[in-house]
Amino acid sequence: MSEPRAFSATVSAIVQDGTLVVTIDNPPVNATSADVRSGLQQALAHAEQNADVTAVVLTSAGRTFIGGADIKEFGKPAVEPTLPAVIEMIEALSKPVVAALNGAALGGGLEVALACHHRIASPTAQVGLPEVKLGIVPGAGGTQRLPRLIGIPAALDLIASGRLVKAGEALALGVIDAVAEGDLVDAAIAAASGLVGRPLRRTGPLTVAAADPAEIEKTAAKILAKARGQKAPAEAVRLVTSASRPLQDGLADERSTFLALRDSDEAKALRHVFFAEREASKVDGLDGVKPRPVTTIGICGLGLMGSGIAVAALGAGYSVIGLDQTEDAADKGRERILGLLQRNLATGRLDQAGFDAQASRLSVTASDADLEPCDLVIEAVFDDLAVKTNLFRRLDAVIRPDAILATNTSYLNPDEIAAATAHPERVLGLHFFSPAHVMRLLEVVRCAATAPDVLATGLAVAKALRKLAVVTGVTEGFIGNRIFSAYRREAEFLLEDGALPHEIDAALEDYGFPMGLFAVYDMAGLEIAWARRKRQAATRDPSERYVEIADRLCEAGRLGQKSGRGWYAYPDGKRTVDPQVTAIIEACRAEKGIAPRSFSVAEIEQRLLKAMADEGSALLAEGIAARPGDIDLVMINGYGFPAHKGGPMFAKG
Ligand code: 3H9
Repeated sequence: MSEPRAFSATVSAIVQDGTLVVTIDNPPVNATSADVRSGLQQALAHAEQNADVTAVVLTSAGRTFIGGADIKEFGKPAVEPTLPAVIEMIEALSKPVVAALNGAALGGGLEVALACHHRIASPTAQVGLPEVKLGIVPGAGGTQRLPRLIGIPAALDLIASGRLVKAGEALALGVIDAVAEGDLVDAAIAAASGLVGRPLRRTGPLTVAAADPAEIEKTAAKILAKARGQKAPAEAVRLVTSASRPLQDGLADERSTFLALRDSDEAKALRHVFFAEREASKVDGLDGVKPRPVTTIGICGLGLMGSGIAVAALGAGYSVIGLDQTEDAADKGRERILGLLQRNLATGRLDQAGFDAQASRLSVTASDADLEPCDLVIEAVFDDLAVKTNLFRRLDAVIRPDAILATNTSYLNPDEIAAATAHPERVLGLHFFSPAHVMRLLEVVRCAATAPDVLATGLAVAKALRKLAVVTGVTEGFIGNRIFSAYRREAEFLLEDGALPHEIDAALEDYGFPMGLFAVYDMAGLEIAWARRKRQAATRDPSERYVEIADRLCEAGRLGQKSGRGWYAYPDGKRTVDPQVTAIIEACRAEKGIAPRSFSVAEIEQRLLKAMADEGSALLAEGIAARPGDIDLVMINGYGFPAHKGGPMFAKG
């Protein structure tokens, strides 16, 4: 083995048995930054010119092969060589180049691998072209080379969804050629040596396999229906479905499409979301704070929310002890949880062994004392202060002094719940969104007395549950529901001022929400919010503008889709504009002497966006939210705000 030789600050190589083993070391994710591209270019030139080198293996240091192009370079002046130029050099090299995928090969990382003459991966590696999630398309040959390797339908699926594929599936699809049994680099060197002197299988010149046009059309239609106005998926479909044209034409089209999309508002918004997600885990005051160990989680209240939390916790490998008021309720909770696991089994998300393992880690009880082994107890009982404080006092008596108590309250003040316990420093809020095993967002509530290691534990558990945790201070409704209230209030002002529910909903859908606000109300049911408004009526400031339309609907028995009518009518289950609702709205306007006016789609969007952003600014000023990006993440992941608009704080500019 030769001495290591540096081709740039991030690319070095050794020669082993005539093979130049090139290693990229560009933490954190070995992105193809300018220095990596230049190092690769030098290494490839060296391999081509040096007779002692018979083959090349390309691999990386750390857990990632290549995480993609360096997103932080986007928007900055271009630096030569470009990634496509390096990739062209790889494919054209006269000596075999083998990619040894030591970890994730994503975006530009997979494009590098696709140009190699053979791909071998460690069993834990993953591959994917996730560019559409950043509002762009692959820009270094992915849309042209992947279909040449695996056919148009499979390439369409991977590129338009951006999903990551594990080594086993990648092998089955033909994205990679082998999974290494033992040492990856040794296996790659052996593969490279075996290719010396033989015709090389270059991906670019391969012919795209013929595919059933009907199948392609069906897959493409599905992708476009899901895209909700985003440009990148449609462009990805266009590029992949036309991959049978000459390679150079396809590559040129791909490159110009990539460059145009990279500079689009959509891509800027999605990059903001990407970095906001990474920022969100950086929390003030937690540097060097170690989370407490958690292996067993108690869950109090095994209704819909508690069961969802239990499924998330079991899936993350925790043992779960569920508590409910009676043996019967506890057994029903167990059935509900097992039912959700069964569903995962049926859909293939869980295999039988996984199901058995998760089920064996679940126990239920009606006795507080059984929660004694828990490291963390999460309550998901009825959202009532007396019920929750009473429960926490009881738990204080049975759990260990170092165990943590979390409340899942949506609207109550967790400081008041904490104050009722003997150790408020071990209390925090974990506000899950329903269904808790599906929704990615978790608001982690830092209460006045929460100890730093308790907060750190909440964040560590959230990460293990694969949730996106956003830390919030204490305020009514935390970040999400407080902004949602402001948005809802503004929507009701719009109703009173002249817009109709279906017009507001259409504007929201046009903006990119999956569903309009009033349609969502109808789906969720109107009675819980009605009950809350009735409770608040006595303390409401009479000088504040209050819109009575929703109360009138409820009084008329219009409680939402379940009751057959709400903001809309549902003849045969189909959502329809109802003249009776229009009449109620008109009557309310007339009572207040409001002369209705019409609103354009843009006006509706602007007013609602401003209401959200203004409330977000207030949350920042009050120190409830740490960063505008945190607010954006909450609204995108909990309330349907379109990610490609970046969230209300980003969108307001
Ligand atoms: C592309 O490739 C375009 C090409 O088709 C065409 C080119 C011509 N660049 O996520 P983590 C940072 S587009 C720069 O917490 P993990 C990240 O900000 C790209 N920085 O780690 C964070 O920084 P900090 C297509 C990046 O282990 C740190 O790395 N590729 C990039 O949980 C750790 O990140 C993708 O879309 C990047 N590409 O997950 C993949 N990626 O520490 C995007 C990450 O300062 N990346 N950083 O906060 C990922 O999905 C995950 O980061 C990965 C690691 C799975 C790789």
